[in-house]
Amino acid sequence: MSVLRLVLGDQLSDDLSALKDLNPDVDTVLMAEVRDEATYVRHHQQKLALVFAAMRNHAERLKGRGVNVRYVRIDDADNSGSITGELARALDDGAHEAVVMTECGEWRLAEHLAAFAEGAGLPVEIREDRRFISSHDRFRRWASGKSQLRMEFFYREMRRETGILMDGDQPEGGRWNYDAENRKKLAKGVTPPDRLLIPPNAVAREAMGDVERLFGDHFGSLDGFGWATTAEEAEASLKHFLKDVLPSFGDWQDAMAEGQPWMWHGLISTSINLGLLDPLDVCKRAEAVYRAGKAPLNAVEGFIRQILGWREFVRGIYWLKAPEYRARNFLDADRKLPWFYWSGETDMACVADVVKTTRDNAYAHHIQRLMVTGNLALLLGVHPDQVDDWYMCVYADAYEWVEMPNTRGMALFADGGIVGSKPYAASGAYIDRMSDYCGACRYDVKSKSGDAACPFNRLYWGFLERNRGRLRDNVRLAMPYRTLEKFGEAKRKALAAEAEACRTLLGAAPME
Ligand code: FAD
Ligand code: DLZ
Ligand code: SF4
Repeated sequence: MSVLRLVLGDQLSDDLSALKDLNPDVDTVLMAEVRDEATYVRHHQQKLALVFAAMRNHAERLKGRGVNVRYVRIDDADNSGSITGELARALDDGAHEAVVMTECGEWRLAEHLAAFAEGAGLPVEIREDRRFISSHDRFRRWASGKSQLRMEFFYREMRRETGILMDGDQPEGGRWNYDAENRKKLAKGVTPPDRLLIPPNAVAREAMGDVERLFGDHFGSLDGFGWATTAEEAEASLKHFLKDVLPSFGDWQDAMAEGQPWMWHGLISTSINLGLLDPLDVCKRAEAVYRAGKAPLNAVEGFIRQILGWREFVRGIYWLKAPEYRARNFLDADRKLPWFYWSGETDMACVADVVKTTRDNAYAHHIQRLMVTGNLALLLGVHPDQVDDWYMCVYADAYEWVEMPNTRGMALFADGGIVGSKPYAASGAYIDRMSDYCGACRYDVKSKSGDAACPFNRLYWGFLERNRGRLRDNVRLAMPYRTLEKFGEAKRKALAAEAEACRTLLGAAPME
């Protein structure tokens, strides 16, 4: 039987379930660059070039193994513009008797593919994506009957189940979590290591040209493109990280520094999300570095938790709660995203630096995403749809299944406490503690009111006051709410007015 096998742009793994029983003599693999996927959000130019280049390289890899690949380029004259359109075109000649695919990562496209399967008129098999460590079923079983879903407890189960960083049935070193050791501000005289950025190969250069020509008006610059677009390049990047960077990952995990986009981070989310690296393999290899005595436990545990814990957890939440998760707005946030999120034109040194690295590299590390741009959007009360759209548009690793629980859940608390137990709202003091941004900033991080004061300070108490009815009973916010109560009504009103003035100053206007 001749089978048409669909491989999507983020399904570039050798062991993809859709290819398991492929018969190279009669089957065809369909890969299609399409406008719908390139424009359903206006992805950063580097992300488009990355996806197209990685798809083209993967197609060549499959062809090299004798697989018959039907590859549709973005500017092919007959390109229908959608994945389902390309499936229909590929079936037109009646040569295939069935379609096999791996479930896709986003609800939006999953719905289109389900509708296609319904009306295809031939058998369509949608297989589970086995590139995750926890299956949907496994996550549902864990979540079932729990009133609260906390990443930490899910992560412990994943540790037990995989045996990673376990000493018998106990966590290696006696503790599950070494976070307390991973919150250091960058010490004076310490500079991040040189990083292995991958110079674009010929295929990537061609893809960059296509993107410039067809999507040159999308956000971001292509100049600094340094992403792996083949499994071999991703492997080189991972090897460099494990050897030269991982040992200090923990110490500086939460630190930020002006003009230092990479710090000690892995820079591997793009490759894992595309399928060029396998998450379980990455965890095992990080553990091996620890077992060989080449990296301390706090670094390795901290790194593994991001993948075995957070990455698996947010994926589980997305599929457990979608599609209604995508409409959640627990804090009734109703403001527009200020323009400087795109232009970078702001006197806030921290925000300007994060937007710059985002524009130049399609990357910002976790704390920059969470505690600078995310925290500011939370304090301003920007509508979650606008914030989600920004995060989807600007990062090379953005896919809704991972972006949305991080943005709507972790950063904005728009899910009311599914991903995190409290909002990560913080004043300028946090950014000052974890970075060198404030020294060079026009705003005064010690000052709480007036136009010269740090906007994070001006917004912080007003945020708590505005959301008093929704957040006051959150036990993790008991302390700040006690302080707010002690301020008395007149001061609370003044704080609310201060925050409102700041929202206006920063251009967070009400949505029409
Ligand atoms: P490292 O810091 O080296 O971490 C190692 C790996 O752990 C990452 O490559 C990633 O695969 C995984 N990881 C770390 N934190 C998380 C997390 N919170 N959730 C899921 N996986 C995690 N990550 C994405 O892959 N795509 C997104 O669209 C995305 N959007 C985000 C939006 C917001 C508001 C926030 C706060 C975080 C977001 N993250 C997203 C998570 C995280 O910021 C990135 O995975 C990380 O910065 C990628 O860089 P790295 O490879 O250097 O990560
Ligand atoms: C992200 C992306 C982009 C930009 N372009 C394509 C494409 O042209 N063809 C394709 O098959 N996949 C693309 N992708 C990845 C898909 O958007 C992704 O598979 C879904 O969003 C599910 O995660
Ligand atoms: Fe950011 Fe405020 Fe510090 Fe300026 S003073 S860098 S706005 S935290």
